[in-house]
Amino acid sequence: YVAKKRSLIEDAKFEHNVLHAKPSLETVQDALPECTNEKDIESIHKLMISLDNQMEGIKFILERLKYLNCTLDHIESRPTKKKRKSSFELYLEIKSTSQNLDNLIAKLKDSGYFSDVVILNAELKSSENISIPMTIWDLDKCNHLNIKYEPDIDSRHPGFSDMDYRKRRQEIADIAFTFKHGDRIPKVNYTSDEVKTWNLIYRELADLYPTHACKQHIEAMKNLEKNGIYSPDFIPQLEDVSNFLKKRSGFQLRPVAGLLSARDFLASLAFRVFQCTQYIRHSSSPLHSPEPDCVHELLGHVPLLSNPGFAEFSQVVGISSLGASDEDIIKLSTLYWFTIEFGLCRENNALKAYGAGLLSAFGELKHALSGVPQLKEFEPYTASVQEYQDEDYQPLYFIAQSFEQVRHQIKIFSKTIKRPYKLRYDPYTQSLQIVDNM
Ligand code: HBI
Ligand code: NLE
Ligand code: FE
Repeated sequence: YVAKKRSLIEDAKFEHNVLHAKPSLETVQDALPECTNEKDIESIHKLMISLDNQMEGIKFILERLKYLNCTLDHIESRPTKKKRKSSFELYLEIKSTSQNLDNLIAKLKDSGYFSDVVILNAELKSSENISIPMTIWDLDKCNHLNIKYEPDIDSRHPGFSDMDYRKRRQEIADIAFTFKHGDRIPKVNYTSDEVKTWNLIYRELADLYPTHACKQHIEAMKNLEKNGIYSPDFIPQLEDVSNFLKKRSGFQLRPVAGLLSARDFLASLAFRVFQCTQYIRHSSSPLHSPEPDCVHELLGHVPLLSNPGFAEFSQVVGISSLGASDEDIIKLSTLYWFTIEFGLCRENNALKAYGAGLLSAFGELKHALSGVPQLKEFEPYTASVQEYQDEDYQPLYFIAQSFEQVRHQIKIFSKTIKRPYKLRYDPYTQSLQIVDNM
């Protein structure tokens, strides 16, 4: 009975309340930067407005739109169904900056003509006018590869002169290019040479983990092995790993053809999607690869992504990247580099690795804890502007007090990132919603 009496617009509010009631959202919500507007961006806003006097109301709206330089793209009106508090509903699509929109909404609310003004949706653009994914399906459009270190173009790549390797890479890349969210990830029939490379790296790393890896990584590897997902004897199929992750932390994998742009890579984390390469490094360089490969993703990243706390942290980094300027994307990816990729942490007075780039490269893992490289205490403002190279072992690592500490520091840091809107993630629809000031 109560539900029947709610208007369409109140339904929308009701949904907001439901969202507020879910405790799991609070933590993600905490990390979201407030709306700020240094470079204001024009975008499409969808409004639903309830009113009694249609003629006066429309006239008022049109005057305000003109005054604020907003463009009206679409307008529809309909009589409200019986027994509602106002007689008409208007649906508007307008193009404006978010500052002008705020101004418009305030004026509409103050006017007294309208019993309700609701922003239904908006198409988000970053300050560089790049579309921002708003749902997990939008990730199908986020596949901008950084062309670097590829065997076809880089003569330093160990596979450059190996035509068979280059052909194999192309075959596997095609899986990623045709993949759409919701598809099963196609299996790759790995060759015995590929499995041999995997086996060698796996055994070398397994010897080092007890003394070099953080306890969360060791724990997660045990679980993966216990469940038959990981073994030195075969290269795990991404579909199986993805299903395992979904159960553990709600993360999932999608195949990617190579090094993805930082913007697209980080955006996918916002939806708990990890972009995962499916090919394996060239057999001539098992110790270290400058580019990501399935060894790096599966042995470096996946174990920690199965840890719920770490998964949440990764999503926070992802959400704070949405709509950020190019400059802030660079800062965030630098932070990502010195934490998720190459972070060290303290554990009972010992130093351990939690960074995926270390946990997947036995050459660099030994180097990182050998006492040779420079070590600094982790602090996000310093780490986010620290220069680095991505070709060889790092000369400098940052030490975190703990995962929890890094997570907390990065949440605070992410609030300093300027974005056009405040966003809220809805795990039920796997989409982001723009939070207005209702
Ligand atoms: N692309 N495929 C892929 N895998 C990664 O691990 C990866 C990436 N692009 C960027 C990136 N990692 C990070 O180092 C940051 O630049 C975000
Ligand atoms: N150097 C890492 C490895 O060899 O596994 C890959 C790093 C990717 C950023
Ligand atoms: Fe990585």
